[in-house]
Amino acid sequence: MPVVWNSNHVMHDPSGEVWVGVRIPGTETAPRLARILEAVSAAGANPVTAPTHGAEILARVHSDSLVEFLAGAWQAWEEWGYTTDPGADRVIPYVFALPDVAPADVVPRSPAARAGQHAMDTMTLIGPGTWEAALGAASAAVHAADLVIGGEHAVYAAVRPPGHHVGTSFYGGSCYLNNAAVAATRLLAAFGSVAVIDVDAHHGNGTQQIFWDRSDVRYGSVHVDPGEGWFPHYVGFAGETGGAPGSNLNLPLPPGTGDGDWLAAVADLAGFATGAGALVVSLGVDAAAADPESPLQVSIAGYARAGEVLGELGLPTVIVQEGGYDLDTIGDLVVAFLTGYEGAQR
Ligand code: SP5
Ligand code: ZN
Repeated sequence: MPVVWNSNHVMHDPSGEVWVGVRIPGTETAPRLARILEAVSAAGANPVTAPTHGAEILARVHSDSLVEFLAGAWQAWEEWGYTTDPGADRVIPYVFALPDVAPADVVPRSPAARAGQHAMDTMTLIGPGTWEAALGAASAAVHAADLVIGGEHAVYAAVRPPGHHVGTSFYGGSCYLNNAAVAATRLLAAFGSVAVIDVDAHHGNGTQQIFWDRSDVRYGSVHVDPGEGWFPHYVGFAGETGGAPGSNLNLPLPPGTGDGDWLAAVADLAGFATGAGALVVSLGVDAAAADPESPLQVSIAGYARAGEVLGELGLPTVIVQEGGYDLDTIGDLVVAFLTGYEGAQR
């Protein structure tokens, strides 16, 4: 299947993340995508570079406030002189505008305070080039959707930074713009309704929030149970069924879950997607056993079977890369899923 990417991804180097107060190396890095592109190329794909669009592609998904903040955050950080402190080489909030703390319409002057109106965590740092890379990823997702609208059955958007933790007006979880949501809204005009199916190890809290009240986009996810202490902690529970009732399906699984129960959940998600006009897959491969960021134990064969199950839906499909952090297996996992998907078409 066609593979699209955007070379601006290398402009985003998270440099690190602050996790429980400690600065640790970043997990969402450029070699992830290099490994994926190598693997899909070795498997016969010929990745094409997507044109970079302007911020107008975000208008149906994100607030002006989030977009303006992200687009200008790094420059403002430099102008405010924060970079002169050793270690302050990335935009990070130090105060948080929780609902009871902040009136909704205040725009604080400091970019550190503005970050606290939009950031859901301290792991998602903004540096020079973060905006360009995030817009490049969203642009590749749009290009994939346009190819599907133009008649391709399925297209894979090999993108980073990922997107499914980003909501209308918040960012986090190593994500800045919701690439899958942008692709879904692009597909809507052509196909009438869209199912977003998320197999990343973590719940896509951003995608859920964006489409919560909509009946034309349904969101379904299998992920490690946030109630067992896993990100995004506050959301992703089975009782969340949508503001448009029945438009949201969460299938949380206990830590340690392997192929059997995970694939049963993927089959349930395929059932949930049945009847939609088009499909977006949020393809995180961090549910794999070797992945350092999740306790799920899915095998490479499991990802291949998941591709087959979703391919059997026969829907026009955009597959968007999300998480996956084990560099030694990330390429094989993606190829397994795509090969499984294509196998179901024959
Ligand atoms: C897109 C995606 O998969 N985002 C993942 C966000 C969840 N990250 C949680 C990180 C928790 C702490 N990680 C410690 C890293 C040690 N290497
Ligand atoms: Zn993840």
